[in-house]
Amino acid sequence: MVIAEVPKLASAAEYFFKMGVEGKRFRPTVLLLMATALNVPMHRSLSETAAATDTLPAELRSRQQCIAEITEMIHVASLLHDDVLDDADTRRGIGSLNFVMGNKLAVLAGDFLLSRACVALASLKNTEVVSLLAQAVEHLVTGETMQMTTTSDERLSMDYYMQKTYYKTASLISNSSKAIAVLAGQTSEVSMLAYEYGKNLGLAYQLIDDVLDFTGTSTSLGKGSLSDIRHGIITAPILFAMEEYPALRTVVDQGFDDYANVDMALDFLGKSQGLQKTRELAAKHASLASAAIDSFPENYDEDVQRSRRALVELTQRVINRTK
Ligand code: GRG
Repeated sequence: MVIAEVPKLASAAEYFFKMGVEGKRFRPTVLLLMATALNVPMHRSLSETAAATDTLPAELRSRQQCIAEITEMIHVASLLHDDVLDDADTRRGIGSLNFVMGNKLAVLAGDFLLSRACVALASLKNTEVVSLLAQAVEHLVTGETMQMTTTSDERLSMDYYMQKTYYKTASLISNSSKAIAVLAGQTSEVSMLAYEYGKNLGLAYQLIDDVLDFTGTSTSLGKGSLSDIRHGIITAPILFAMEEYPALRTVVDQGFDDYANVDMALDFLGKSQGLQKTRELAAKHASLASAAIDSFPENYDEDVQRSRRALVELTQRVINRTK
């Protein structure tokens, strides 16, 4: 799906799909588990499934797999464009595409992946699914723009931060999870539960990412890459710390071009409950995600149950991860 005609574009578009630099593939993993968690098993009611979805089970599975592929292509396209905007030089432990092949090819490779994703999406001939994924792309762009253009009040607002986090991180996985349910012919209630799972898992994931930016793999402060704060991006730990120490606001307002301000913010963060409260908020979203799975219609098929257990377990992995 990502092979282009022109050699330069081909190597650019394939860059992050090569072995070793393919990333965690977290989104497609969740989506394939969601597909199994929601599908009526073949041997139980083949005719009912076919009637409900107008699709034979094997064909349904391959259409859902297509959603997983499309989602990963959209994700990688957004990473390529993000690295151009941030002028990043590394990604997934290697040179970022903009660094290796230049901004122009990186932008074009992102556009190419996005257009291949559109072609694949159109081939599914389901307008609701097209809308869901198109909405997710719009949200990625909106979230990135929100982050880039904050006023000083927005920068200090937890609501603004959560909205931006939904757009940048949670929308793609929530809307694509819902698309999996829609393709399976599930009711709007069940499709909404799939959406709620993705949304809360995505929010928990990003909240922990924001903690790890300060702590890295250890639990001690300052061991992370500190990339957000160095770029002037204010995340949940600092926002919570500011509630306890309003004086931190002055430091944040001054910005972080001066490294002494980063140190000062870290001092405030260290004596505050900021990291702990962020972890707690992540845990709350993880348990909401888990509750959505538990509300799926009862099903005793072994594969369905195993996939549901895996989705629940993932919520715990997301909040307990150290990298
Ligand atoms: C071209 C669709 C498109 C969007 C352009 C630049 C932009 C608008 C949006 C940026 C969106 C962005 C980079 C959000 C961050 C999402 C995120 C949590 C990335 C990290 O995901 P992981 O940890 O990474 O799953 P791997 O490398 O494992 O895939």
